[in-house]
Amino acid sequence: MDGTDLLTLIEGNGDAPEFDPGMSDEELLYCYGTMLTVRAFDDICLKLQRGGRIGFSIPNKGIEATQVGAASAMRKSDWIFPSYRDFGMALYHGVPPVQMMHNMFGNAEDTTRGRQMPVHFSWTEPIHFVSISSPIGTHIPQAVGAARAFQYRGEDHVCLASFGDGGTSSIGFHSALNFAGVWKAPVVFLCQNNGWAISCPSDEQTASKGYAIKAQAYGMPGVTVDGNDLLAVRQATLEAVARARAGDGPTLIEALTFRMGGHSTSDDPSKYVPKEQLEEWAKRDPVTRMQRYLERRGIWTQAVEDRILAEAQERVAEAARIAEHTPRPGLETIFSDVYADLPAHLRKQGEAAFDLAKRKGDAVAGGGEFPL
Ligand SMILES: Cc1ncc(C[n+]2csc(CCOP(=O)(O)OP(=O)(O)O)c2C)c(N)n1
Ligand SMILES: [Mg+2]
Repeated sequence: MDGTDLLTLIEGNGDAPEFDPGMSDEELLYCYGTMLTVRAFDDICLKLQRGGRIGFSIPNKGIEATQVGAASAMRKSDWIFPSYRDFGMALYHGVPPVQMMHNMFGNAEDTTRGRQMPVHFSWTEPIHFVSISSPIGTHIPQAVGAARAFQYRGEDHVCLASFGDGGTSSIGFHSALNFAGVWKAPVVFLCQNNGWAISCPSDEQTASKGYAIKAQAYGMPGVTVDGNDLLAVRQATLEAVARARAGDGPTLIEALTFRMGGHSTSDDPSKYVPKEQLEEWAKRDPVTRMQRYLERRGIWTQAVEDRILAEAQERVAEAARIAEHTPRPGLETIFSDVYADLPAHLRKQGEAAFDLAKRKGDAVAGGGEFPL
C-alpha cells in the first residue's frame, strides 16, 4: 500500500453499499445544506465581483464535498489552517455568511478591518480558523507549530492544514511534513488535488505518482480519497484525526477533486482547461452525488431541495445586503490593533493621514484628532 488506492464510498448513482456513516438524517442534511450554501455564496460573490461591487473572489464550485467532509471530522476546539478555497469549512462550523461577506467587502465589521484582500477570512469563534495566507504553503508549517504546541501543553487539539496540489511544491510543505513526522505532531494535511495550480497541470508540478505517496518520505501514512464524495473525505479525515489525537502522528490525505471554475475571479480557465476535462468532472459533481445518496436514503425530495436551497440563497443574499451597507473601516484602523504603544514614526504618519483627510473634507471617525 503506497497510499494511491482510491477510497470512494458513494457511487455515481448515489449508492453507498455496505457503508454506514454513523450520521443522523439531520447531520447529513446539514452537510448537504452547507454545500448548497457554499454554492450560493460563490454565485453571489461572482456577480458582486463582475458588477464591480467587490474586488475579488475565489470560486469553490466542485470542491464542496472535500471542504464539508473534512470540516465535519473536526471538533470546534480543533484548529483549521485553511487554503483560500475552503469556504465550506467555515460555514460548516457555523461562521455566519454575513461575517464572510463583511470580509468580502472589507468593511468596518470585517475581522481584519479591510486590511486584507477579500477571501482572507480569520476567526477565533466559533472555530479557530487561522487567517488565510496568500503566499502559498506558508500556513502548513504554522499548523505543525501549533500542533507541536498542543503536544507540549498536553492538550488534545488537532490541526488541519488544507492546501492545493500547487502547495506541495512549496518549501513550507516539505519542512512541515518533515517535522510533523519527526515529532508525531497532531496534524492532518489535506491536499486538494484539483489537477491544476492556476494554469500549471499536475504533471508539470510533480513526477510522483500523485501526492499522497509523498507521505512515505516523511514517515507518515498517505491516503488518496475521492474528493467529490463527502462520506469518503469525512471517513479519511476522521481516521486521520483519531490517529493524531491518539498521539500516533500526522497523515497526508490527497483528495482528488476538480474546481469547476477559475482559480480566482481574475482567472479564465477556458484558456487552459480542456473542455472535455470540465465535462467529465461535471458528471461527478459533488453536490449531485450527495443529493443522490440522500435520495437513496429516503431523505431527499424536490420539496426538501427547494426549501434548503431557498434558505441558503436567502441567507447569503441577506448577508450581501448587510455587508454592502456597512460603513468602511475608520481611518484610525490603519494604525490600531497592531501595537500597544504606537511607535513614533507611525504616530507621525497617523497625524498626517488625519490632517490630509480633514483638508480633503473626508469624514474622519468621531471628527477628532489622531489618535482617537
Ligand atoms: C509563494 C507563492 N508563490 C506563487 C504564488 C502565486 N500563486 C497563487 S495560487 C498559485 C497556485 C497554487 O496551487 P493550487 O493551490 O493547486 O492552485 P489552484 O488549484 O487554486 O489553482 C500560485 C502559484 C503565491 N501566491 N505564493
Ligand atoms: Mg490546484
